[in-house]
Amino acid sequence: MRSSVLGSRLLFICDAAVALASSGIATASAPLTTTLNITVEDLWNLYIGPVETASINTTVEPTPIPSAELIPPPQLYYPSYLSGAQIPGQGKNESWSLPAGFWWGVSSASYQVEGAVKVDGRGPSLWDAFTHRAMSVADNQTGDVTINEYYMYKQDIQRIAAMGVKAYSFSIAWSRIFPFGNGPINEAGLKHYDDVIETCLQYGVQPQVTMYHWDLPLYIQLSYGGWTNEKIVDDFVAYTRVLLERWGNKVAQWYTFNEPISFCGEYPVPDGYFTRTTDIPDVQQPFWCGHYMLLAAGKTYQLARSMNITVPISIKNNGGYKLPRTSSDEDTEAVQRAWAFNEGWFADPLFLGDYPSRLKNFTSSFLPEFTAEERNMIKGASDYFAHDAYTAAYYMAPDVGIEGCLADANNSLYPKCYNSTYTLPASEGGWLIGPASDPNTRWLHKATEWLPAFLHYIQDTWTPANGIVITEFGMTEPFEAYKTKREDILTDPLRSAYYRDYVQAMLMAIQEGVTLVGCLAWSIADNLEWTAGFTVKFGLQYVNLTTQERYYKASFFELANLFQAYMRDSE
Ligand code: PNW
Repeated sequence: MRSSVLGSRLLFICDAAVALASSGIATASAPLTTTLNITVEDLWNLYIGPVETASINTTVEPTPIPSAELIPPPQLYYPSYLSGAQIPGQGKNESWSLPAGFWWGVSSASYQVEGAVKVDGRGPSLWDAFTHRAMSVADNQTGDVTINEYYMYKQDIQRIAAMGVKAYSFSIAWSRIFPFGNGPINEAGLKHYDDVIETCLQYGVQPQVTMYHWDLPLYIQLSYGGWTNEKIVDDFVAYTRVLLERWGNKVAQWYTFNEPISFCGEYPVPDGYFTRTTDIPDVQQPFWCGHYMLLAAGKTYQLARSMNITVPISIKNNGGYKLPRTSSDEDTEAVQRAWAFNEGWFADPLFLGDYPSRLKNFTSSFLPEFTAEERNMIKGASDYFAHDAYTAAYYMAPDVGIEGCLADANNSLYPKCYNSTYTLPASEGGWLIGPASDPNTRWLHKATEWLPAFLHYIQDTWTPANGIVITEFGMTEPFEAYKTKREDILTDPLRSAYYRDYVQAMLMAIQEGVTLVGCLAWSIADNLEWTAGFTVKFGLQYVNLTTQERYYKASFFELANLFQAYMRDSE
C-alpha cells in the first residue's frame, strides 16, 4: 500500500534473472536485460526476499527501572597502582579531572539495532542485501529484528539516562527517509526520528546523530553504483537537507559520515550479486568513494551553515594507533604510509587542505585535483577531529620492501604497501600488543597505554581548532556469546578493565594538554556486529534476543562510576 504512495522508479536490470524468474514477474526464456518500473516492495522481493518480523511491534512505553537493577556490582577490581588520596571503593586520582563541559555517552547505528526493516515504508539498504544475499555472516543473522530499537527506544533511552549517560549517538537510516535514496520522501520515517530525538530531550540526554552509518539505500547502489558515482553527492545532500531542515539545531551534534575508510573499503561490491554499474578498476573504487564522500560532507557542512545551524558537525574517522614494529627506517616509513592511507586520507583534506602526498602518489593518476573552491569547502567540514579509536597495532614494510611492493601492482598489499601485525618480532619475544578480545574481532586488543600518545599525535598532526572527540571505543569480552548464564554474561572483566584504563588514559592525556571534548562508548547494548552477526558482543548492556529484555553489564557501572568520579563538581 505504502509502495503506491511512494510510487515507482526505473531500474535497469540485467543479472537479477533468477530472482525475477522466481518472483513470477517475468519468465526467463530470453536473456533478461530490461528496464522495469519498480516499487519499494519489488525491491524487497527481488533483491532481499522474505524478512523476519518481531513479536514486539508497537512502541514500548517505558516502565520504571527496578531500583535493584541500578545497584553496582561489588568492588571487583582493586586498582593496584594509585597513590595519594583515595576515595575507598572508588580509586580516584585527585590530580586528574575532566574539563568543564566534557560529555560522555553511548552509541549505536541504525542497521545494527533498529530491526523493523520493512516497517513504515523503509526501503532496503545495501546491508539488507549484504546480510541476506551477498555476504556470509558468521551466524547467518540479519538486521531484520536485531534488538528491535525501532520499538524499544523509549525504554532504552530511559535506561541510559538512569545510568547518568549525557549523550546518545545513533544514526538515521537514509532509506527510511528516502526509500529509494532519492525521489519521494517518506513522512513516516521522519516521524519515527522526531520521537527518538524528543525522547532523548525529555530524559536530558543529548541526541547526537550520524547521517550515514553505511546503510546506503539499495536503489542507489543498483541504479548507479552508489559511492562510485558522482551522482551520489547531490542525492546525499538532498537527503541531509531534509534532516537539517527538520532537526537542525535540535540535535546536539551531527556527524555526516561514519568511518569512510570502512564503507569505502566495501567497494567493489560483490560482483556475483550486484549488477556491475561502473568501469572503474577495483583498486581505484575505494578512492572514488572517498572523494565523493568528502564532497558530499563539504556540501552538507556549507548547507548547514547557510541555514544558520550552529551545532558542531563532524566526520567520524577511524583507525588504531600505529607503532613501528622495529626501529628500522623501512618500518618507520611503513607507519607513515599507514597514517596516510588511513586517518590521513580524510583528515588531511579536512584539516590540512589536501590528500597526503603518499596517497596522492597513487591516486593522482586517476582522481581529479580538488579545485580551490572544493578544497575550501572540504577544509573545515569537520568541527571536531572525531575518531573511533579502539586499539593499536604494529606496522612494518612488506616482505619485498616498500619499493618492491610499489613496483608491483599485483602485490596483495598494493597500493598501500605496508603490513601490520599484533605481535612483536620473535627476536623480541613475539608478545601480543595487549590482551586479545573475542577471537571473532581479531583486530581488537586492549592496548589502552597507547591512547595518550595517539591523542597527542592527532593534536600535533592535524591541529583541530575545536579539539578531539572519541566517537567510539569499546571491547568484546572473549567468548561472551558462548555464555549461557546471565550472571556470567553480566560480569565482564576484560571490558571493565578496558573502560577503566581507557578513561584513565584519557585523563592523563587531558592533564598533559590534549583538548579532548567528549567521548562515546560503543555500544548502548549488544547488537548486530555486521558480518560477525551476534557472535561477538560490544554492548554495555546484555540483550536477551528471545525476550528483548536488557540488563546492565558490570562494565556499564565501571564506566558510569569513572565519569561520576572525574566530572567537575559543577557538571
Ligand atoms: C566500528 N578496525 O567499526 C563501527 O562504526 C561500528 O558500526 C562497529 O560495530 C564497531 O566499530 C565495532 O566493530 C570498526 O578494524 C570497524 O579497527 C573496524 C575497525 C574499527 C571500527
